[in-house]
Amino acid sequence: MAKKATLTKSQVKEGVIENLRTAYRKTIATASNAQIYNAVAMTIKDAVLDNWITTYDHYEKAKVKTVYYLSMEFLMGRFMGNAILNLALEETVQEALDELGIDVNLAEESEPDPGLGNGGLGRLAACFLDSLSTMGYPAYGCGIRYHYGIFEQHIENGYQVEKPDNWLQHGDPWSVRREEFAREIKFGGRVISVKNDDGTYHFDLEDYHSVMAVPYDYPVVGYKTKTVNTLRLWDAEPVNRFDLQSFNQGQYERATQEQNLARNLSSVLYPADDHVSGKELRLRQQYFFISATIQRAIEQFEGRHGRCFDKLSDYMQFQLNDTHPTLAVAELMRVLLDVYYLEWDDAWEITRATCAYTNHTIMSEALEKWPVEIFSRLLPRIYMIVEEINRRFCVNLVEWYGNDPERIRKMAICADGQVRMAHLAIVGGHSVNGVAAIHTEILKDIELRDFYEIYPEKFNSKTNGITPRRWIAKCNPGLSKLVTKTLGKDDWISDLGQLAKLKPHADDAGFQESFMKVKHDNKVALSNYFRSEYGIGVDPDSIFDIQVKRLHEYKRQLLCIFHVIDMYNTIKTNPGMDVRPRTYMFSAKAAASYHRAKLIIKLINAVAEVVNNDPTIDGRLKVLFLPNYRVSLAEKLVPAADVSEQISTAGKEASGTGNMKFMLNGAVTIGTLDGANVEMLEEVGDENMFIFGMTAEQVHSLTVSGNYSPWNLYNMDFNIRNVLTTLINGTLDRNHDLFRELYDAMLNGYNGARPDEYYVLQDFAAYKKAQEAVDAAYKDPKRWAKMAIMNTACAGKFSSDRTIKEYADEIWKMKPVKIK
Ligand code: 26Q
Repeated sequence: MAKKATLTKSQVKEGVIENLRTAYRKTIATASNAQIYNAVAMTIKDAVLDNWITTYDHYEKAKVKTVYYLSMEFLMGRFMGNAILNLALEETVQEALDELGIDVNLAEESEPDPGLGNGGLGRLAACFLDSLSTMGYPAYGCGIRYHYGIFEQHIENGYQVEKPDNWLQHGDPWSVRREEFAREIKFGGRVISVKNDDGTYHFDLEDYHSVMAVPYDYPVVGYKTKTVNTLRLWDAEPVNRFDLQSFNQGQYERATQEQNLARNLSSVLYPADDHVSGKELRLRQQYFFISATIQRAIEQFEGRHGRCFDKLSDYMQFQLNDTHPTLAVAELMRVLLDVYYLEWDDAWEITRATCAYTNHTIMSEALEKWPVEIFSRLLPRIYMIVEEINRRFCVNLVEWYGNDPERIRKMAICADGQVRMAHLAIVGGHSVNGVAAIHTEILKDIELRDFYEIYPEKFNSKTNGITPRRWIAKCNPGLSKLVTKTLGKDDWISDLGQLAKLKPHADDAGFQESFMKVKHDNKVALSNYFRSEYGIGVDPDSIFDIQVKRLHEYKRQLLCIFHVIDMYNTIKTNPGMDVRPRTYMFSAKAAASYHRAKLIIKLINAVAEVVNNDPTIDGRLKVLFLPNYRVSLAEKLVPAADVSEQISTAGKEASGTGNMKFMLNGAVTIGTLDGANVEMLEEVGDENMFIFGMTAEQVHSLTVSGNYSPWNLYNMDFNIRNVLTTLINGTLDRNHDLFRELYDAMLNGYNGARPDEYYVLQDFAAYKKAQEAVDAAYKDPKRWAKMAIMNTACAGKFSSDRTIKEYADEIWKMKPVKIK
């Protein structure tokens, strides 16, 4: 239901002028772009404040059940455009800024894009927050206010170079600092026992060091509703800023130590999402935001309900975004035991009913484990609690299975000198979910099989989704208008299943033309952006074939670039070949320490250099590597894509969410039967998707058999041989053996790894065939238009509104709350 705008045009104009005056002593004529952006942002935030306050007054009065989405990452993207859309203020703001002579686009483009996440997991958290507010579920997102987000990627001489991302440099107009909720977080020290009045004991710490956690609250505005939830990001500050005494007493050394500790804690996001290195600072970050969140949540509960902690899980749920927040299990135990003196068994029952865990990865390198030596030194009381949880769990295992040391070693929470966070999350919560159907099946059958055997009732599947607000309404206004015009109303934006009503139009020539016109306009807009941003021209009539995501071997950017090399070789030997011109676009950040991923970036750039400058190619192939992939760049690429590349080795991509964004915007997917691709195929049908390659089962058996021999493919397949030879024959780099490592990794295995671990060569022929089918389909404009329309029409399932409703109904047992 559309709600009256909370701001009028003249209020916007006055607000902007007044904010420029008071914050910067400037006028529009003299203000910088950043200052103008800030002034507009502050004006919009002001308009949100009343509903934000009303929402919390209502939550407090009605004592509503609340979900806490705990995550080390929230990849929010820019706030302003999204807030304007959700407040239904687009026209008002546009007109107001027009009249002030301010370019809205320029103002929006001046907003930094906060990169407080690595990729899928962080962006999922942001989509979930949007859906929670839109549907009216009381919710907090809780995380860390990193001062530096994921690095800014520059490409120099074809190589990735990392630069710091100082997103707070020009201020932070969306946050409210809530000093009144600051809490002390304790590290290190020794555990002591303290006698209670009734003769029992509880535990405490002495000789610890500590930092203050100070929350910054960001509004999460629901789409056309009054609900405004909160993203609460904790920042670290030295205790002595709050407690001048310790400083005055002359403890200078300790004071500076704690200052440094605080500075480091919320300084920077760990830019790795592939493998886990047991860095102490990462564990500190985890405990920092978890302890602050749990302390505050329990206080809020006590304020509303007193000490009736047996009802805790009826009023709050903690959803753990992967294992990174798993310390919540132990911290909640600590607070219940040491602060409120509950008995172990009671505290344990409450904790298990309150926590729930989402698994996002199948890759065993990414499973979080902490050396006992680090864990017990940094968090001595928490370690004690984890040990006790483990001891009791192992006692249960012996009851269930008899004395089976091998099983206990495999399943224990603490074993081989390590604390296994996934095991703690499974044992310490009431729900374990995967993020797509196939992913959950793999967890149950293989990865977490032992746990599924003892706790089958905990396991469930929640297929990921994306918010239609940012990922079509905001990023693709042309398509949104067409959909609204065709369906008669715009309520599909918060009820995405309605897109199915486009299906009857898929064959309609007039609708096809309008749909493809929107796509073409978006391609022209993207080409213009490339020209102004990078000074490169691309042909908007070529096929826009896009692979954007983190750089990982399992995601197989190599497969795509090998195919480009193959096309290049083929055109070189058949210069008259008739293919539709294609523009391949890649964008991907590699973890700074992931050598192989960085080499693949260099390879893509080397191929681009050769292909784009070869006159025999004559525009039939173009390769772009777009630097610094981020949310705001995705918003420009997704609406302009014809072909979406989702080609991970089957069984490796838990879900994927980029795949859904492209589908929603009318791109056709070429992909493997992996992650959510499987469910996209169910929705759209195989006539509208190009599926190729091995299934997850085939990958698994081939791996287990040990029979994979890439040399056989090399010997039998001329194209593969030619591609591999191109890596080492000087075509791509004149003087060096730059890419020999990739050649060796494919054929022989490099540094002890299996050859071609991700089956790039095994799937190559099937991929090539699928790409030929893409080419043939594109040559038939009516067929292509129908496919594109069907992709949009069948994307309804992949709204994060659907996902969140499933979490609320099945895991959190929560109902939406209407704010009046
Ligand atoms: C852990 C410990 C130390 C340092 C870093 C990390 C770390 C950080 C981020 C480990 C993993 C991640 C991110 C994982 C991730 O993004 N997974 C993706 O989650 C998406 C949302 O569910 C899925 O769609 C993707 O398939 C999955 O790869």
